[in-house]
Order: sequence, then structure tokens, then C-alpha cells
Amino acid sequence: MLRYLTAGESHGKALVAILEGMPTGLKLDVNKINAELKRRQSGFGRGRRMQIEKDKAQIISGIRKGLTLGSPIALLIENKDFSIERLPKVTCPRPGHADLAGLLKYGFSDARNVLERASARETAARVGIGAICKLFLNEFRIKLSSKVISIAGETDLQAMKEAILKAMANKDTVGGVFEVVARGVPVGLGSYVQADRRLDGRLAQAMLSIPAVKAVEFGLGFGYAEKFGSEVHDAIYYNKDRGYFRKSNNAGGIEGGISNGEDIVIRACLKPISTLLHPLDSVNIVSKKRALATVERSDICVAESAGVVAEAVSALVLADALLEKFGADNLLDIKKAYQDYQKRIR
Ligand code: EPS
Repeated sequence: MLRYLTAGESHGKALVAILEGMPTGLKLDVNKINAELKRRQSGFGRGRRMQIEKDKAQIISGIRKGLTLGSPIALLIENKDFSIERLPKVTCPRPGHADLAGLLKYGFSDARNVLERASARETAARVGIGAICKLFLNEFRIKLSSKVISIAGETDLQAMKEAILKAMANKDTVGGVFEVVARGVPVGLGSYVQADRRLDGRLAQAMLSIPAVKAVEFGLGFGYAEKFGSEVHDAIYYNKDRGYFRKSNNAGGIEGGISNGEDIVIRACLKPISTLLHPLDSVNIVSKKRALATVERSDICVAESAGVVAEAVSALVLADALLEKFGADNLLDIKKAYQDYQKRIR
């Protein structure tokens, strides 16, 4: 079983992640992790914080001489903006953010205590351990990528940029749709035998755990609702070189909660970032009087970065599912089981 926890506040000392269940013998290069952290920080529409931070991971445990030991891998990413103790109170919760529900749930009188952990800054930690999972998946020629599909309904690159610039000029924010594709995933990850083992269910949970994601679809997704079965199901073919294959992939690589060997294609919708420079109406939680929501430094659009985060959380799920299917502990044993299985299903 692969499992992880993260810790850290947005303006705390550091972000930490512990990943347990990686097998022994995986080559870990910190530069590969840092390259993913850098990708997460870039993208058109990110805020000033991203110019302050230069996210770099330190590998605290779990490796020796560049190879994983099978013991928990701890990563640490320092926050340059470590200012949590001096930041002001937040008493006018931002609509769309965790502020109000968090305040009420935990009994705080300062939404700072909520937003510091609810912040998407936490995703840096997950991108760090997701990068390790990507290295593991690469050993099986499984590759993940992501791209932005639309911003404010625009699909053309220039129009998407203009929508972000317009939001910026209007002191507004904007959401969008991004896509993650996993190529080279073998048939047979996940299972229909129990609800919590369905691969699409597990990936959907991972997608929805990314802050601001409000909807997820696989393959044709909502498009299925408009068609007849004969138009959308992916007919099955076989030839000696390829084994079983499909000419279409409306299923997005998953049938019956199991990967079917085609690319796994996931799309997710991001709501516009909820911190607005032109704030919406809110209520001061001390006076209970009408007030404008608190303004915090934030981003305008995070669609590109969210794609990078989505690759990471998908890699965590796929690595877990692969370990379940082919065994744990030692990378060579797992590769052997993987090759034997590939032979059998031909
Ligand atoms: C950050 C994501 C956003 C940023 C944050 C860093 O988090 P949130 O979900 O709270 O809007 O705004 O940076 C700040 C809070 C700041 O000080 O600018 C990230 O992805 O690292």
C-alpha cells in the first residue's frame, strides 16, 4: 500500500510530505522533483508569491546512495515567506474559500487559522511526492502530461491569455478546464469488485482534492449523456502486434473501474480563484455587520499549475494501483511480475 500525509501552512516554516510504500531500488534524483515544483510555480496568471518562493525539495529520509530504501520518504520544502505569526487577522470570510465553513467548524475567531492550511500552497508538497511516483511509473513506461483546455470558455491560446489579462485588469479572477493524460497504463489497474477499488473513483477523488476543482470527467464524460450507446462505446479489436486495442477512447481508458490499456484521459473544471481584489459582500464575524470580504495576495488563474498538481495526484493513485497489482517491496520483483503478466494477457 502506498500512502502519504502532508503538513505545513501557507506561511509556516515549511511544507512536509511523507510517502510510504515506495519499493526499494528506485533511483531518486532531487533535480527531477525540483523540476516538477518549478512547473507548478509557473503558468500564466500566477500571483506575486510565486516570485518570492523558489520551491526546492530536500529529501530528508528514505534514500541511500541515490536509491530508495523502502522506508518512508520525507520531503521538506521551505517557505521563504515564513510570516504566519505576524500576518493580520482575517475576520471577513471570502465567499468561495474555506474561510467561513472552516471558522464555524473549528470554532476560530480568525479565518487565518483556516486559510493557512486550506491554501493551495499545500499542493507543492503533493507535487514533490507525486514526482517520485512519476519516476516510479516511468520504470514501467507510464507517462503523465497535462494541458489547459479552456479559460473562461475560450479555447484558443491567445484568447485564453486575453481572458486572464482581462480578469487581471478588472481585479477579477478566472477559472477553466484542464486535462491530464496517462499513457502506457497497463490493462488491469483498479477493480470492479469493491466500490473503493474502482480506479476512476480513486482518480476522481484525487482530482477533487485539488483546491478549486469543482467537476471531473473521464473520456467523453458529460458528452455520453447526449448520445446512443452504439455511437460511444469503444469497439474491441485484436492483432498479434498490439494485442487487444480500440480505435476510439471515449471511455477515457477505464471500464468497470479497471484500466483497459488505452490512455487514461481526465478533465477537471476549476472555479475562478475565490480571493477577489474587488471583494464580494461578506459579514464581519465580530460585529455580524455587512462588510467586504478580506483581500489577500493571491492568483488570477491557476489552470496550468492545477494540471501539474493533477499529474502528481494521478501519479500517486496510479503508483498505488500498480503496486497493488504487481507486488511491493522491491522494484526488480515488481518488474518481473509486470513482465509475466504482460506475457499472459497477450
Ligand atoms: C500558492 C497558492 C495560493 C497562493 C499562495 C501560494 O494559495 P491560496 O489557495 O491560499 O490562494 O495565494 O500564496 C499566498 C497565500 C501568498 O502569500 O501570496 C501556491 O500554490 O504556492
